[in-house]
Amino acid sequence: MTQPAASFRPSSIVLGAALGAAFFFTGFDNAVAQSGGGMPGMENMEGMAGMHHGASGESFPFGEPGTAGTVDRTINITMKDITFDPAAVQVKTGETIRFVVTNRSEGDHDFTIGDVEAQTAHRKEMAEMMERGMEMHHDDDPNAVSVEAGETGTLIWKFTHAGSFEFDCNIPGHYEAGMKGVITVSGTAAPH
Ligand SMILES: [Cu+2]
Repeated sequence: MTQPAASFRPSSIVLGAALGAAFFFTGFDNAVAQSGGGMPGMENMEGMAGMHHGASGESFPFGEPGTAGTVDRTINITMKDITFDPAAVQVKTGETIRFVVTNRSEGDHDFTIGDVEAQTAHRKEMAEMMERGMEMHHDDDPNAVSVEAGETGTLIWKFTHAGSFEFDCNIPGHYEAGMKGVITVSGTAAPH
């Protein structure tokens, strides 16, 4: 993981396709990350060149799925009505954060980490799912977690690039109503 950020920045079309593919193919990795556990032998795999967090090796301009064993700290976020509290968080490049997201509102929400391109693509995907009458849960997306009313969800994410990113609720209409937050990632990448 020593390539410059620019090499990870695909066009929005490619990113959209990648997210679409991720939606279908990363369920297992995500389930492992969210369970708080890990596959036996995962720790050893972490040290192998080219192996990152399971078989997928996914990474995005805004980071990559993290594993419970490498969490640096936890950030608690509360969903109230149509807002996130806090609405801004700061992390350092290289940090793995466990986001614990509690939904204290009456309706369902989601918590999606991404840059503007990924968030826009995700909103489009969610809107299409709604149009088709599909359930808008997307627990197979590695950068998103659905949180039903009264529930708590967890998302572990490693921030690999400095920059300003967003955490949004992409249930149709919610982002537009202001359900969004800012993640500021400071510093240069820590050595791996
Ligand atoms: Cu919402």
